Amino acid sequence: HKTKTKQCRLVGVPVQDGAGRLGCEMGPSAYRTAGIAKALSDLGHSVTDLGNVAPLPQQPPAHGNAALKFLPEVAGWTAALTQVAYEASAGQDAMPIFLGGDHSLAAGTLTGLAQRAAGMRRPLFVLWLDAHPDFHTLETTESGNLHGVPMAYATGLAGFDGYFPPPPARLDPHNVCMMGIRSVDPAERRALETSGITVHDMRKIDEHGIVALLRPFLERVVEADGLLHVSLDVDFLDPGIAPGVGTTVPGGATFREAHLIMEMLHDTGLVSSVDLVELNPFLDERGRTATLMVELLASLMGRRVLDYPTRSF
Ligand code: HAR
Ligand code: MN
Ligand code: MN
Ligand code: MN
Repeated sequence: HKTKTKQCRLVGVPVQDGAGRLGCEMGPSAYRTAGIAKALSDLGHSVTDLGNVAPLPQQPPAHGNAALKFLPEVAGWTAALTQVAYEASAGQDAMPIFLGGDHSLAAGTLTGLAQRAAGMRRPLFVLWLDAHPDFHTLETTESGNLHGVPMAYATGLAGFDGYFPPPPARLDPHNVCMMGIRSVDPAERRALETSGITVHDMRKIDEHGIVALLRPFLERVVEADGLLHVSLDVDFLDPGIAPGVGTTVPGGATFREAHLIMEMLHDTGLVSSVDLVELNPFLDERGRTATLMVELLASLMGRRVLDYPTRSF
């Protein structure tokens, strides 16, 4: 077995304005300290660190939802990241890896990657690994924390016009699969019901296991020769193994479930970009969460315990 060599491009995204607390700004540094570049180059990949992104100035008008926090700032990150995600995904075997930063960064990465996929005439699929669907609109969010809205923005729910940058392309909700979901607000639940998004909550994982849920989605990606983006939120994992996050939710994915997902993803050969989001190094314990996220990425990028033959889908 031989892993296909990818052009890994590390993109630091030190955004924390979308989270309800400080600390995610240190995420990119923690991943670099945890040895993310070496973990990838040890697997034979080419690795370029593009440094950190800076937000663009944006001046949206005041919004009727007074709870919204840092709307101009998050709009500014989104404007910058749409462009960066489009550029960093150019070329054969491109593999941008976005080092968050809170999950508001996905507003930019998903739309920039959707633009790239449209230009390549390939469908973009997204595996969303998170305790939360992040499916609020600017109207429905009650916390006002904008890490709770990126999936709604990227899939084209109403109400972002004039406040967030106009997206260059949209993500088809039918091509989104969410796993690990276990904290959903009422407005999100209603919006998800009619969205077309596939939602596998923790109960489904408990009842059916990872393989039975993930394989049908991956088969669709393979059949469509899609591009596959993986958005991995630290809080997908159980807080017992991943304490370095501001929004811990009990009952998360185990070490073994998470690694199995990464290994199955690698087997498809179709993962073309990754977000690593919500790491808060200020809340971590001696770097263990940063290190675990790097190890999961390594499994996704071809690290294996034994030399199994690649499973064909
Ligand atoms: N739904 C809640 C809110 O909107 C919690 C959102 C938390 N999101 C993240 N990323 N931590 O998934 O406030
Ligand atoms: Mn999230
Ligand atoms: Mn989350
Ligand atoms: Mn569709």
